[in-house]
Amino acid sequence: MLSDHRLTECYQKAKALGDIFTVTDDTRLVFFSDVHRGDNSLSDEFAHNQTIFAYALEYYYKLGYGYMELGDGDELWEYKNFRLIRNAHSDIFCILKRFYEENRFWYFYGNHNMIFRNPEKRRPLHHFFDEYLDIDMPLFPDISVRESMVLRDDKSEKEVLLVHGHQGDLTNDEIWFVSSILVRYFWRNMHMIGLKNPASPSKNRAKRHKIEKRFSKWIENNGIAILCGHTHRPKLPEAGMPAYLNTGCCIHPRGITGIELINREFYLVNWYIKGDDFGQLIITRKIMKGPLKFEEL
Ligand SMILES: [Mn+2]
Repeated sequence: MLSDHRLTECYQKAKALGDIFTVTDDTRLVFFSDVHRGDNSLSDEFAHNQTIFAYALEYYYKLGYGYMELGDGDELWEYKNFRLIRNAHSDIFCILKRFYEENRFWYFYGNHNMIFRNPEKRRPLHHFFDEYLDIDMPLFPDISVRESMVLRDDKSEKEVLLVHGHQGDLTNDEIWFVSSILVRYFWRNMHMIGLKNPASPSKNRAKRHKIEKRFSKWIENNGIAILCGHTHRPKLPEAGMPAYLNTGCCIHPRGITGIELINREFYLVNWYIKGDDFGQLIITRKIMKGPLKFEEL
């Protein structure tokens, strides 16, 4: 099966490159995926969560977390030009730059930012033009753009494969370029009037279940957990069930979801805006599920 083969390939690639993150007592990580940062126009599905996301990142920055972005962070199917995205969400990139400069930022590619797999195409990530200072400034000058990585708990020796989750999903993997053209010239305009692509796993329940099933099978066959995104459906399993963890996405109408790892425990969290007792709007964080201990994966 295609996804089986692709997941094994991702695991072996991470191992061969030594792209392994060792989890200790002090490790604090947060995972988001499918942020789909756009150009802040009507078709930008992330725009309405921009403030929530910026606030959440600041929270994790202050508490010393590392940030792993598991693919589809930048929406490069709808918007060809990364510079437009950086300009539209410059405050987010300022925070990401701080994470990067302290070696606390890991950038993965998914289907929507797969173009950055190519080092030649990745150059816009390295620097940007500061319009106020009128000079070129570094953004992420030596950034690694990876497909996969392995998290390894130094106590239980359990492993988690980190990927975006499009692996083996034909239209989003092998023939991603064809799909990206369709999205850029058709679905982008449809988004503006509220129509969504029914073939995307984020909108199609049957497709989503198919992916979850295939991934769970790989997890059982290999005894390795998977933490990914792509389907936009957040998931933290019960202990003893196949260890398939999913961050969900950052373009949901009512906020963002992600996964935290602290004290060797995983939490599924939701950040959203609500009214407090005085009718003032506040950004708040809620634990949806967890803790799930690393050793229980
Ligand atoms: Mn995706």
